[in-house]
Amino acid sequence: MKFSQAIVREPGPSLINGITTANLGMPDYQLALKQHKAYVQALTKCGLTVITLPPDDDHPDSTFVEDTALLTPECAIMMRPGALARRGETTGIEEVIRGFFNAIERVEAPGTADAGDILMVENHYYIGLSQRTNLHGADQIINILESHGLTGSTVPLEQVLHLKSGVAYLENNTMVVAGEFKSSPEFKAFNLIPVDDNEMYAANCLWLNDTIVVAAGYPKTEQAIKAAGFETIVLDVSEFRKLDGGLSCLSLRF
Ligand code: CIR
Repeated sequence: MKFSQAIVREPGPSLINGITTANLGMPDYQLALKQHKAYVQALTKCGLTVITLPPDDDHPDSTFVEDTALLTPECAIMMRPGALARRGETTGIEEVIRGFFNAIERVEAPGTADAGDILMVENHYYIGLSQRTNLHGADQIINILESHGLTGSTVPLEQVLHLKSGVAYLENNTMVVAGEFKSSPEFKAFNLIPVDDNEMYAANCLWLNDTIVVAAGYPKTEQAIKAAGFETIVLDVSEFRKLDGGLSCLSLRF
């Protein structure tokens, strides 16, 4: 498979008020802008055409576009974000997605889901049941996927915000796993690259057409990914980490 496009949204000044549990202080907005630009450059370098949306300053977390929609080769599924403050983010994204997808489905109340909880592995989608994604949401998504010839299943999670905070799929049957996911029965059959407990954040790395983007500051994880035969790009996303966000959260890829 190959991604040809990505959607990102430039952070607005209200970014500093985003939701967080990280206890790492407030993001520096100017530095976040710089890091976001470098992120867009990395997407471009990996062959993606990037659609950059203007800041949506009414929604402090709106730069984390990944959570708003699941884009599959068959359909787009608009999420219903679990955090009330983020629910309005989907409208602007849906307008853009309409230009690329004929089939647009949506998660409806009482379902909630953030697509940061959805891990694509070929035609199968693992859906983390988290504080943001409930069983109603996951069941709706699985039904929608099945109606388009795809499959889905749920994965329990306890230690991290989103499923993809702790797991990344690097294609070639290879998966980066941290914490509780190192022993998940769901992922046993993959070639696992375990993340050191001191480098948990690095589990949120990003496959971009056979290059793996890894967060700066986690040398053991970067080395392990390289040793598995992948090229890497290292990017500093310290300001997004302060809001529990990471590399995958900053784009929608399709
Ligand atoms: C939030 O709490 O929703 C944002 N501050 C961070 C979202 C991170 N998104 C992701 O892991 N997919």
